[in-house]
Amino acid sequence: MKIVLLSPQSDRYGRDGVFGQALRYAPLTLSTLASLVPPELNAEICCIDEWCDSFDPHTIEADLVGITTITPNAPKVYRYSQILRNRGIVVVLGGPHITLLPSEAEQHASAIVVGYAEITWPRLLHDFVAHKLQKRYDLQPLSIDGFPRPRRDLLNEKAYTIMNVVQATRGCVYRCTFCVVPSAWPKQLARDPDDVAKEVSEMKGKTFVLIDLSPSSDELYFGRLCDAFAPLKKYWGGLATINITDNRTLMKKLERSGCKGLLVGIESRNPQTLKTMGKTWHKPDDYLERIKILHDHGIAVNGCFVFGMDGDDESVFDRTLEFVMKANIDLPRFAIATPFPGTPFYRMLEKQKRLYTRDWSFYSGQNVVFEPKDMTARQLYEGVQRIWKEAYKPTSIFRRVGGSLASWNPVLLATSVATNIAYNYYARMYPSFMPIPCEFAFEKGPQPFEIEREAI
Ligand code: B12
Ligand code: SF4
Repeated sequence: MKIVLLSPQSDRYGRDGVFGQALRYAPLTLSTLASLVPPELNAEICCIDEWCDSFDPHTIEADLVGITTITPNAPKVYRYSQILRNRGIVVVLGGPHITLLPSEAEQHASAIVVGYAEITWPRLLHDFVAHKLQKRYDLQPLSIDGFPRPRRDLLNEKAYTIMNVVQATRGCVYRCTFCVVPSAWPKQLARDPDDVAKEVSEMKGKTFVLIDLSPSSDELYFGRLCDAFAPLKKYWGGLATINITDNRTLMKKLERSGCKGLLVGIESRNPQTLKTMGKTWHKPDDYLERIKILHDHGIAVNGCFVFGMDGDDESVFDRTLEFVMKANIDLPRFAIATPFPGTPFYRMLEKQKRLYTRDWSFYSGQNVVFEPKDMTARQLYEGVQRIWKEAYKPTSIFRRVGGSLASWNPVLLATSVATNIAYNYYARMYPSFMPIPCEFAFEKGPQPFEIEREAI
């Protein structure tokens, strides 16, 4: 039996840009699914990440194709699925978008897997072999401990800057209204920290990425994880919520663990916007101090901001830029608020009839897909382009990186300069990555449609 596991490239987010090759780390989805294929099936497994591998649904040979689906890729996934099923190949869909909108997905697949697949995917494969494939599988694992290591050996190693990617936790305890995580995966699951550290110790090289979205939300667990990383004497980057700086003991453990960079969702400095987001635990007045604490511990900050939620008017761009420069954010990133289906934010906009389109390929974080309240769609789209350009012009890079205490470490300084140069290219090319700046937004106005309510 031949199984092909596919992660498709989205229609509108090209692989020609800097992120096509330069800054990619190997995602865990395909390698995890490959590791869960029961050995007794003796299956030949092929992983295809369309960011770096070619894929033609008209010629690919397989008995079963499993496709991972995030929202902006969904239209393409459904097209691929149609072509493959027309050729008699069984297509199984899974991933965040399928979990958020299972009844839409069911129409485009031989079978779907809702939620985490640790229990259901092996069961589905046994059913397939026994000619008993069901249409939908959604039994959630109660733990993510004790599963085989991801099959990283099946990925195209040369295509990624970093192969050492590991996951310790899934889900998040917070409930931000725009985020898919609480809607798709409401329960937080965590692996044994010692086993995570063992997995890292088995990896070649001195660096790794921890892709967990919110590992620090359970401070006790995160402290144990940092303690387990410390003796490995490796360097790592990951994600954390900004309130991690409240806990000085944890900050010390974090520093000792080898953490050198964190992606932090700062999102906004506007209290009204933070309220719309459900991030009332963010205290914008403390942001400067918190970023300084991270820098003082030798941690570079990849600060993410979201624009266009209710409460954001046109002045938000200048105010955010001023803050980014003052805080010396090592690597700022700017996104347009995106109401992913299944989230409270989506439901609010749907109820208020403010959605422009349900062409999911526009739902990438770089397009305006709903009518903003306190500025026009064009102001939002152009404001985000402008802030990318301003924050990444050479003088801004020099000021930010030069002013960050994290840059005192020569390796971090080199990494920071290199990534800033890559983002400078991205900022300059931004409009060409989005050749159609959501024509719906600027010309048609909100669209009169209702989406079927999903039972989530
Ligand atoms: C690594 C990562 C990336 C990487 C690689 C993405 C990729 N396509 O492979 C990079 C940095 C490139 C990236 C980019 C983007 N990402 Co991203 N990314 C992640 C992240 C942090 C981890 C993914 C991962 O490796 N998880 C570990 C594996 C083991 O878990 P998993 O993927 O969920 O898979 C499990 C189940 O879902 C299921 N499953 C998944 N697929 C399938 C398929 C089959 C057949 C089956 C049976 C089961 C199954 O089984 C697995 C085991 O249980 C997730 C957040 C998260 N924690 O999931 C966001 C996430 C997937 N990304 C997201 C987004 C929005 C994006 C971007 C659009 C962001 C942007 N504006 O640029 C781009 C789109 C890029 C693209 N076109 O692919 C969203 C998706 C939202 C949605 N509604 O779909 C997420 C959920 C983050 C979030 N909080 O919003 N991303
Ligand atoms: S945005 Fe971050 S903190 Fe909020 S729910 Fe999502 S993962 Fe958790």
